[in-house]
Amino acid sequence: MNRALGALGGVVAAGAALAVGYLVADLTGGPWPVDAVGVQVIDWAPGSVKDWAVRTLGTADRPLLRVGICTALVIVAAIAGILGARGHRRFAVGIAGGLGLVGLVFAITSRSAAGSTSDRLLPAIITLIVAVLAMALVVRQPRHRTAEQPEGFDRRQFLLTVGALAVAGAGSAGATRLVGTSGDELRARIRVPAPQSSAGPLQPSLNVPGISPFTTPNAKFYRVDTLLQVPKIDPRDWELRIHGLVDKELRLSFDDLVRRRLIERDITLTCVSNEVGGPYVGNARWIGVPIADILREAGVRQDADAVKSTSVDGLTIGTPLAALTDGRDAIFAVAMNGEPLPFAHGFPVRMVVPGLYGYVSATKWIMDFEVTRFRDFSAYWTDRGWSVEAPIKTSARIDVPTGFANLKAGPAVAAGVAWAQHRGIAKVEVRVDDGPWQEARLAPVAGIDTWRQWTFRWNATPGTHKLTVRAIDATGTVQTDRQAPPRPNGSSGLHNTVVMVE
Ligand SMILES: Nc1nc2c(c(=O)[nH]1)N[C@H]1C(S)=C(S)[C@@H](COP(=O)(O)O)O[C@H]1N2
Ligand SMILES: [Mo]
Repeated sequence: MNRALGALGGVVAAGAALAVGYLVADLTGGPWPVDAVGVQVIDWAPGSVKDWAVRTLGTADRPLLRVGICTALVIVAAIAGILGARGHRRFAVGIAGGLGLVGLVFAITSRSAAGSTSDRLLPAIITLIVAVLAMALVVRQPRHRTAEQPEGFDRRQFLLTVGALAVAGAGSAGATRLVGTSGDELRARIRVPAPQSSAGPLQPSLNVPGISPFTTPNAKFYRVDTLLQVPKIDPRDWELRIHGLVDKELRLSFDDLVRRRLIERDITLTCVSNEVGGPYVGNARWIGVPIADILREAGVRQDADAVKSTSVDGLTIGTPLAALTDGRDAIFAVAMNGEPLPFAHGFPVRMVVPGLYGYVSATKWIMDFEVTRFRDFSAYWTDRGWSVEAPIKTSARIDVPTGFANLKAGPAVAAGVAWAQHRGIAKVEVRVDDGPWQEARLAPVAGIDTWRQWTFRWNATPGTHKLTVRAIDATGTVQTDRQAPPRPNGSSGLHNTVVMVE
């Protein structure tokens, strides 16, 4: 039997196992073995690699990680298939079992949002079984040996087996699409509750083509987290435990939570991995319960200075207690832009804290909220080299013109957004080449916790020009031109864009 056929057999066996495993993962909410490995890779990656992945690959880092793991797997499976075809049958089956075992081990050890141990392990166990059986079938002894096929290879039997496995794999993939949980019914279980305190009429957006709208639509909102599979939590099973240095431990169901006072606020989130001028910032209208109310109910002890919050997958975030009790609108959010939270943004409940980067405040899929002391714990990102405390740095971004745009000479407009959450934007200034700083026009905005749109009219003269922007926050602090990388506590420097004017 030739090498190509052997490799094909190995790959199809692995593919069928993964497809069946995917279906089981979808049905149980447990990790697909590829994702179990992927999450472990994410957790093992040093901070510098994480930082690089988020910045350069962005949201594509997750599909790429899956593709990378599957590629490695396909290569090993192909080698197993070739060995099997050469008569090393036990060895081939052993490799398939070994691969399945790797998936199972990582399903046990890696972070996962699975509800129970059986949900967590079932996808990997089924994948392991299917992998072994499929490989054993592919490389099995032929039923009849013929004079033309002396090495013990029955082409017809082989092709039928491979074909059947391919159909089984494709069938599982199709079944995942058909019976798989979109989760829509889980989100439909929640009605967006009416807030007692409304955010008022929505700020109309400045009407400049290409400018970021004041409110970022949910589907366009940036997403940063460390999971390959988005948790789909049934709100009826959800519970938030508030404990630690409190007088009274609380356990709140979703209904318990939304029965409390709800406020609606426009708040801009920013990721610490956002580079100067980068895309990881977005503004939404949130509804949620003030965290300060819940802390008051629980009664915070004197010696506490931090909260350690944990999401359903076990990721931890550390937040200064002061940011939750100093009067700012820190909330357990249940709605985003008039909808229940999208799964990718933390359904059913997440934290939103104005003024702090997401990695120290914006816990999605939150389950546990422990009042504690910074000296008594360390959180996921701080273990990887990011700062313990991380207020958002005052920043401005040019949305239009885009870099290296060609403009016509004459009156031109530049526009973008600026943010200094919890301090507020007082002024935005733009400079053409090395000219003087000139004031941009700001959109009116109600609060200090959102970004502000700005526009700037200038007279474009022929040649190449550089536009640079800077923000001044309401404390009077001018955005620094000192360049800093995102790690450890947020990028700094001024955004500029170069344009060609004819
Ligand atoms: N459970 C969980 N919550 C998380 C994260 C995460 O990895 N896991 N990432 C944080 C980071 S780094 C940011 S910037 C924000 C991003 O929120 P978004 O994805 O809704 O934009 O969520 C935060 N909350
Ligand atoms: Mo982030």
